[in-house]
Amino acid sequence: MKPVINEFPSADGLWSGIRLATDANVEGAIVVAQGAIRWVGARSALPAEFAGLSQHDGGGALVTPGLVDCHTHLVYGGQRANEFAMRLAGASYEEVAKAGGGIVSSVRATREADEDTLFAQAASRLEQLLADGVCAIEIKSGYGLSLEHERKQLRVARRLGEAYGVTVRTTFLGAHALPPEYAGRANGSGDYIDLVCNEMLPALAAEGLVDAVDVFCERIAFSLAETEQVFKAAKALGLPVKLHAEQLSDMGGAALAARYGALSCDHIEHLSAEGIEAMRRSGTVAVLLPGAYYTLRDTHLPPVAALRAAGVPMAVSTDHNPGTSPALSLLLMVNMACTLFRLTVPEALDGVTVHAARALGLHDTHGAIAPGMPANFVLWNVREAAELAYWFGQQPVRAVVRQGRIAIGGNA
Ligand code: DI6
Ligand code: FE
Repeated sequence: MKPVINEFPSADGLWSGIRLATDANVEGAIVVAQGAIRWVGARSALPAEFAGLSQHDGGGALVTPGLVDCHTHLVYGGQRANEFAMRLAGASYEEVAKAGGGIVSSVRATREADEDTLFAQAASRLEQLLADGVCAIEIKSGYGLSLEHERKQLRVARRLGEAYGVTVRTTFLGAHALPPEYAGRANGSGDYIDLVCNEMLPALAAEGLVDAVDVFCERIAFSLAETEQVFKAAKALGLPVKLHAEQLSDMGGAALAARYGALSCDHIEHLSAEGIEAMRRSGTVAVLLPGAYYTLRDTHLPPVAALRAAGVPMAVSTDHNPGTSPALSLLLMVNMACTLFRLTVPEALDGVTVHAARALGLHDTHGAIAPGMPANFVLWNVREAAELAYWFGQQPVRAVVRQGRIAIGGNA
């Protein structure tokens, strides 16, 4: 497939007729040179040396940094609308999983699909996320659960980044579920975790396919001890860790992850006070996933007020996956984070920009518009920033500058 990125015009030049979300009452200006931010500020303060550059007129649009979706399972085969129907008829997520549905049914479909099929399916989902202003995205493995099929997922993730000119961070989630071929064994879980740590992870890391390592630490997935075994293997390879922690119960996963300097702990509906304190000390980002909360009709809210009081940075993400969050709009998650979790609008917008970038270790290059950073920003057809959280089901994007190119709205 021909890379899509090559068709995008350069964003170099002077962007005017815009209002920066940080100071929306005055006209702003951004200078892009060789794909990077050269200068940003009020139009009235623009240094004379930039005034003659070729101009992009933003038509009064509001500008934010490019969005960062810091937790997705975007690459998988098939879909699971049937389980959605089962849950509507009363089955719980855990019951669906025990009945042979759940993650394992996506594993079957992912193993059956070849790389190009997976690419095509994930590409159409990616295009929808990008249409919402996403400029960087995390993509996890975890639906292959064998070396061959995890590799296939991660290779597709890398190819998506190259084709669309979007920053992709790959996360190895081999410890997502027990593969069916291990399910009946006496020590199936232990044997599988040994395979994850001793064979799959080292091989995939050596192939340059792994930017971080994640575990689903939960009653229906892997124990605290198994999680620590995976973290040790990651650390031995110099890879950062993150964790699906305390989604359905308090397993003490966040405190463990914090001890390993985790980039983020994600879900955390059942996070304890000790977990919050551990995350604060280690600088771990709390990733809130309102799409999964909503889909599962969860009622146990994440401890947002306590996270806020502790000063733990909060990110917001789609958790796009076929089981618990078939969400294809990060802006909708901004709305839900405010409506369901009571984030303020600035918190929710920081949650999909600066803090989401931190959750991926990308804070030097994404989540802000600052001199020296690659040019990633979005022009929105709104008057004020609160509208980005207020409307839902609307697509207010006017233009997207991604990695220094005008990926959407090329006439701007
Ligand atoms: N937590 C989740 O919410 C998803 N994975 C995970 O570890 C669910 C994935 C699925 O149901 O396919
Ligand atoms: Fe997830």
